Amino acid sequence: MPTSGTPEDRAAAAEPQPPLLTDAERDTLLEQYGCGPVRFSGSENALYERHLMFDHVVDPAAAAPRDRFEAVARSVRDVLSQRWVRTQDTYAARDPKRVYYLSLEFLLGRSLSDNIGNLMLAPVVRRAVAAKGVDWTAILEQEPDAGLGNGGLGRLAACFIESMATLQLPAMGYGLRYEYGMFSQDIVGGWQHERPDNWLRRPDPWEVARPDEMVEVRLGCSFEVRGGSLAVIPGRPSSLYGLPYDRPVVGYGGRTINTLRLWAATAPDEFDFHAFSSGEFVSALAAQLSAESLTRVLYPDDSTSAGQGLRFVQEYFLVACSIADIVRRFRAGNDDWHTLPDKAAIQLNDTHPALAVPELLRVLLDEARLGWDEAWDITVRTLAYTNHTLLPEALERWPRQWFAALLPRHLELVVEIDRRLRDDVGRRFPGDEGRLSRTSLFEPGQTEKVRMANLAIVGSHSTNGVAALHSQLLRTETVADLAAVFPERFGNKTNGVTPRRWLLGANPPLAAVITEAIGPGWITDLDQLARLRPLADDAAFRAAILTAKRDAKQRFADWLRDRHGMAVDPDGIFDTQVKRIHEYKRQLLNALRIIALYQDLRADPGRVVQPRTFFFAGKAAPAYRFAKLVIKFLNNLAETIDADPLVRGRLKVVFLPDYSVSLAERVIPASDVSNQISTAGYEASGTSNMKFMMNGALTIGTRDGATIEMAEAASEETFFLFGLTAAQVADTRGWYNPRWHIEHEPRTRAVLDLLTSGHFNRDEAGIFDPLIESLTGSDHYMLLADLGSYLDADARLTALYADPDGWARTAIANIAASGRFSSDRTISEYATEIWGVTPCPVD
Ligand code: 26Q
Repeated sequence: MPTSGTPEDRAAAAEPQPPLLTDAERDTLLEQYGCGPVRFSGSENALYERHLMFDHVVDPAAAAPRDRFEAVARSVRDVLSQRWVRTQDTYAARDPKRVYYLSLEFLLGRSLSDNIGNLMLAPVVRRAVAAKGVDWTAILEQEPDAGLGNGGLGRLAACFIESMATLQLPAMGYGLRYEYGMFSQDIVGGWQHERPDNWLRRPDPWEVARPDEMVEVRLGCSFEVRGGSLAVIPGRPSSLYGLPYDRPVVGYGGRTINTLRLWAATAPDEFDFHAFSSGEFVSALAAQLSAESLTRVLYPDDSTSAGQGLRFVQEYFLVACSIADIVRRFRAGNDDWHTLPDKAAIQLNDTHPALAVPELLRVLLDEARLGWDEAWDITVRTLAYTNHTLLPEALERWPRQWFAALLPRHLELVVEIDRRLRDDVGRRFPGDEGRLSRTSLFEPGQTEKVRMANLAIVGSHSTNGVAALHSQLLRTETVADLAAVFPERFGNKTNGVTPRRWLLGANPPLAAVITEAIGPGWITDLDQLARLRPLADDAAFRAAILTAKRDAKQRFADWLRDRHGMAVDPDGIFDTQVKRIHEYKRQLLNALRIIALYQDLRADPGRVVQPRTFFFAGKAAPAYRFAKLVIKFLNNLAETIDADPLVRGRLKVVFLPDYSVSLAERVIPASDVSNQISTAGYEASGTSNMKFMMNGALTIGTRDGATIEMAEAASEETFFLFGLTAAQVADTRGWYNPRWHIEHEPRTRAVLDLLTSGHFNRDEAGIFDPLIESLTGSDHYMLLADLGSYLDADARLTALYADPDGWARTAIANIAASGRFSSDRTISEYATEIWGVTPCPVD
C-alpha cells in the first residue's frame, strides 16, 4: 500500500486494476521495438531478423533452429523489458510491503511459450510464423528445460511466482543459478543412468547478469572441493561473492513483470597478492575454481537429507546473498529498522533456507546494532515457514560442528535462541523435561545436530503445511510439542498450480472448449470453472469434452511415435503415474495392480476389454537403490507384457524416460486416469493430482494430501478412492503383517506367485528379490494392505469408461470443481493471512 499521496490516489492504487494490458498499450510496446501494432501485419519479423543478423551474425534465411529460438526469445524479452523496468520503478516509488520467496529450487521448465502466452502475444507470433513459414514446434523444442528443482517443491515455487505476478503482488523470488540442474535420465537395459544436465551450455536468453549488485558472503573458514566433497580449512576466514542473474516473471496480461533472482558463486576478482608474490600465482587464481563449484549442481535428492557439506554451504550462500539484497533494498527507502516487518515478508520454502533466522538476527544485532529483544521481534515478524514433508529422513538436521567451523557467529545465536526457548518452555510447562528436549534446537547424539525445522518454527511467525491433512499431522504429531508452545503460529495453505501453464498452455484443445462455453474469465479466476457443472447434462458439451481429450491423446501418441518410435492406441485408456520414484509413492503397488490385470487377461484370452496403456515416468535419487530397482522392474514388466501374444493390443506398459516439466505438459493433458496412490499420511499434498484434475482425468487414489480436498470439492462419487486412511495406517502399524493378505486374498497371492516365479526376470535370476523381500517382510508402506481395494476401485473405473456419457459427466464434474486448486487461490491466502501484502498495480 502506498503511504503517500491523497486519499483518492491511495484508493485508486489499492483498487486492483485488471491484470491485462490494453491493446493500445501493447501496440505501443511493440511499436517501440519495431514490430508495429498487433493489427499491423508484416513487420513483426523486423525485430526477430535484427536479432538473427546482429546477435548471431547469420543470414536469417539460413538460420539454424537454435539461432531462431534465441532470436525469438530475445525479441520477446525486448518487448517485455520496458514493462519489467516499469514494474521495478513502480515498486521503488511506492515502496509497498514486498514478498520475498526463498527457495533452493525453482523448477521452471521452458519459458518461451509461457511468456508469449502471458504477454498475450500469441496472435502476433502466429502471424509471423505463418508469414515466414518457420517450424514453430522446432523452435520451441530448442529451449532446454530450466530444471532447477527435484519435483513438487521446486515446481510449486515456479507456479507461485507466476501467480504472484498475475495477482500484481510486489514479489521477488530468490534461488541459486545451478550450472547443472536435475540430471537427465537414460534407461539402459531397463536401468536408470544419470547424465549431467548442462542446460547453460548455450547462452540463456532470459537471464540478465547484474554485476553491480554483487554481494559478499563471509565464512568462518576456507574450503576446497576435493573429490566431490568439501574439505574445510578451519580457522581461516574467507569470502565468496554472489553474482545475481535476474529472470523476468511475466504475469498474465503482461502488466506486472516481477523478478526471479538467481545467485551464482564466484571468487573475488582481486586475488591474493600475498600468495601471488610468494610464487603461488596459479593456486591464487585456482581459488576461483573452488568458489564457482559451490553453485555448480543441484542436489538430486528429494527426500533424504544425507548430510552433505556442500549442500549446507549452498543453503547459507542463498540465505546470505538474499538477506543482504533484501536489507539493501529496505535501507534504500527506510531508516528505521523497526519497520522492516511492515516492508518485507520472507517466505522460507521448507527448511532449506532456514539459516535466514540466525542470518537476519545477525544483521539486526551486529550491523544495525539493535538489542536482542528488538532484533528477535523483527526477525520473527518478518519470516514465515512452509513445511513440505513429514518423512523423518527428509527433515534437515545439520551437525553442530559444521556451524562451529563455517558459521561460528550463527552458532552463538542459535545457542542463545535455544537458551531463551528453554526458559520459555520451562515456564509454561514446568517440570516437563521430555518436552524441553523435544522442542530444543539441538538434538543430542554422537554428532550433535541442529534441528532446522525447530529453528524455522521458533524463528518465524507462521508455520504452514501444504494440505489440510498434512498441516494437521504436522501440528498434532510431527512437532506437537512446539505447536503447543506456539499454537497461534500454525496454519494450512493447500497447494495450487497455475492454470496458465497447466491448462491454457498445455492443453489448447480443452482450453478452447472451456472458453467457448464460459468465456476466458477462468484464466485468471479459476473458480469460474464451476459454471461448467450444469453443462454435464448437455450432450453437445460432453461430446466436445471427449473430442478434446481424444485430440490431446492423439497429439501425445504422435509425439511418442516421432520421438521414441513407440506406438500406443489413443482409443484405449491412458492410465498414468508420473512423479519422483519413492517407496511411499508406491509405483510398485501400481505395478502389482497391472500384474493382476495381466493375469486376468491371460486366464481369459477371449475377454473383450478396453485396451489400456499404463504410463510411468519419474526419476530416482542416484543413491536410492530400491527406487532404481523399481524402475528396472517397471521396464521389465513393460517388456514382458509386450512379448506376450496373449495380451498384445489390449495391455501395454510404457516407462517414459527423463521426466521433466515439458514431459508433464505433454502427458498430463493426454491422460484419462491419474494415479495418486501414496500410503495415506505420507504425501504432503501432491500437485500433479491437481493438474490431472483440471485436464479432465479421473483420479484413482488414496485419501492422502490434497487428493482428499479434491474429492471433497468434486464429491466422492466422482473419485475412485481406496485403501487405508492415515489414521488406519497409524493404528495398524504395530501389528500389520503383509503375509495375512497373501494367505487370505487369492488375487494378492497370485500376483506374488507370478512375481516370485521369475516371470519378469527370466534371464536375470534373483534381481527382484529385494522387492519381494520388502513386500513379504515388513512391507513398511503397506502395499499389500491396499492392493485388494485398489483392484476394486480399478474395476469401477474401467466399468465407467465403457460408458462414454457417464465418463464425460464425471470428467466435467472434476474440471468444474478444480477451481480451488489454482495457485492464484493459494497465493491470495498467503498474501492476506501470512504476508499482509496487497497488489501494487503498474500503470
Ligand atoms: C534436503 C537436504 C539435502 C538435499 C536435498 C534436500 C531436499 C530437496 C528437495 C529435500 C526435499 C526436497 C523436496 C521435497 C518435495 O518436493 N516435497 C513435495 O512438495 C510438494 C509441494 O508442496 C508436495 O506437493 C509433495 O507432496 C511433497 O512431497
